[in-house]
Amino acid sequence: MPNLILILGDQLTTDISALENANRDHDRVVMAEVHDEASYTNHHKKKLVLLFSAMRHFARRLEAAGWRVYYQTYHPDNDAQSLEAAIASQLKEPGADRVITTECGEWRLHEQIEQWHERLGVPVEIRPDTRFIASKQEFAGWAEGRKQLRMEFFYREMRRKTGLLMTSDGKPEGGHWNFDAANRRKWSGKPAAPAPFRVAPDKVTREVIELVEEHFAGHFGTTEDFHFAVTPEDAKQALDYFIDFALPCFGDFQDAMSEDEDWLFHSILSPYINCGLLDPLAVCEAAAQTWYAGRAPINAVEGFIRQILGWREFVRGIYWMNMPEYARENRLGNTRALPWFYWTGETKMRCMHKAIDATRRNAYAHHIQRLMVTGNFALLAGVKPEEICDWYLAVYADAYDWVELPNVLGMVMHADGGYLGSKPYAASGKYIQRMSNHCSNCHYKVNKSTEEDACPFNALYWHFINRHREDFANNPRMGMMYRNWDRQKPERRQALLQRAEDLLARLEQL
Ligand code: FAD
Ligand code: DLZ
Repeated sequence: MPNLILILGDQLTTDISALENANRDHDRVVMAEVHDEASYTNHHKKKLVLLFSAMRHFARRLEAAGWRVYYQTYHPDNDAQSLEAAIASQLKEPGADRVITTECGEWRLHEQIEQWHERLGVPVEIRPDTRFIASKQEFAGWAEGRKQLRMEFFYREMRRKTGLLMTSDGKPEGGHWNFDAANRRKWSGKPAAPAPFRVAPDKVTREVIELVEEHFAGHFGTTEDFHFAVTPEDAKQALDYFIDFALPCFGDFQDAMSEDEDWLFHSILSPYINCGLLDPLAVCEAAAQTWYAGRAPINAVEGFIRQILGWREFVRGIYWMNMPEYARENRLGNTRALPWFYWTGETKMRCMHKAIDATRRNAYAHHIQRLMVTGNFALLAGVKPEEICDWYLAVYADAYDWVELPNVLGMVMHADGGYLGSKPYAASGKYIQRMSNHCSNCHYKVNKSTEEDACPFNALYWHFINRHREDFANNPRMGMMYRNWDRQKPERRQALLQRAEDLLARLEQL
């Protein structure tokens, strides 16, 4: 029975399960650039360029390998504006009476595809996405019966399962599971951070850039200086480059931020891992080999592997176990709108300006900028989870609901009541001062709290602590914050709360 094999824009690998046992002579691969996927959020222009160009390169590769491929390039007047419409039109062609696809990464589309067999009147086989190290069922099995889900314990299971950084007698290499205590150094400019790996846009990418400029002009960000890889070979070179030039310092400066460097020692591999150009397990294995070869220290290699084997797999498991209800959680009862400066970067808060401006230029900000700057501010200001989630889904080249939502709604906004993280990552300006050089260039003064030019993070932090006493006072990891708050003189507490109220009343002007 000939099949239509649908491959989505974030499934760009010949190892995708939809292609298993396929017949190149009879089956037809369908790939489509469609309005509905390109417009369900205000995708950064660079994300659109990355995906459309990588999709086009992948389709060509399949054709060159003898596959029959139907590929729809984007045009606003295309008949097929959705993936369903693209499949429906291909089913009208003779020679296919069944659809095969690999499960997609977002609940939104998953719900639609689940109904296709009824709506299209043909069998639709949805195969598991075997690119992940833990299947959805495996994660659910691990989670079952546990009062609290903690990444660290899941990560250890994944280390055991894969044997990554494990000794032959089942112990963690280096004697510990986790070397994070060594990973909190501030970066003062030395050693020099490597420039990001760059690929010059080829003809296909240049055409896509023109297309995006023409049809997605109103989307966030810029296509200028597009330098992402769009093929697996170039993505592999990006991995090699990271291993050679950044991995040795990844651990030490993992939490650092800088005025002068957008990327520091991060890998910038998430856009490739998430769309299929790189395999997550292969990336971890390459990092582990670097340690065995004595080319990077254990704190760097273990820390890096934990992000992929631990966090990435963990958030995906949480997402699929809890959707669709998870997306509606708002346990802290936030009601505030997202300030407009998240879209423009026009704010006098230097750290916020720098993180948002890098995001606008690069479709990238590293983890600590996302968590402790733009995320922390939204948490302290009490922004509605759905608004801040929409922002994160739009602005990063690596953003897909399955990974963005748990990170934002769970890790940053604590809107799931602590299901994903045991305590909120709320922090005052002191944290940003400790980990960056932003504060010395800021309009606001980090060592002030209540004055007109005081760092807004300071009073907002105490306002957050005060207004969520019922939520957190009994949390053992938050007890010290409440003792510190209660120890302050009543006049001081009043002044801090008043300053925070003033800030909250004019957030847009900050
Ligand atoms: P590195 O710092 O080099 O880390 C290596 C790899 O580990 C990353 O490429 C990524 O695959 C993985 N990783 C690290 N942290 C996480 C994490 N918390 N969750 C899942 N994977 C992780 N990551 C996304 O891929 N897509 C998102 O939409 C996304 N949204 C985020 C939103 C917020 C508020 C926060 C706090 C984090 C988010 N992350 C997201 C996780 C993380 O910030 C990015 O994966 C990372 O910054 C990507 O840059 P990098 O490749 O240089 O990562
Ligand atoms: C993100 C994205 C975009 C922008 N465009 C397309 C597209 O035109 N065609 C397609 O097949 N996939 C696209 N994608 C990726 C899908 O949105 C992605 O597969 C789902 O969000 C599930 O992760």
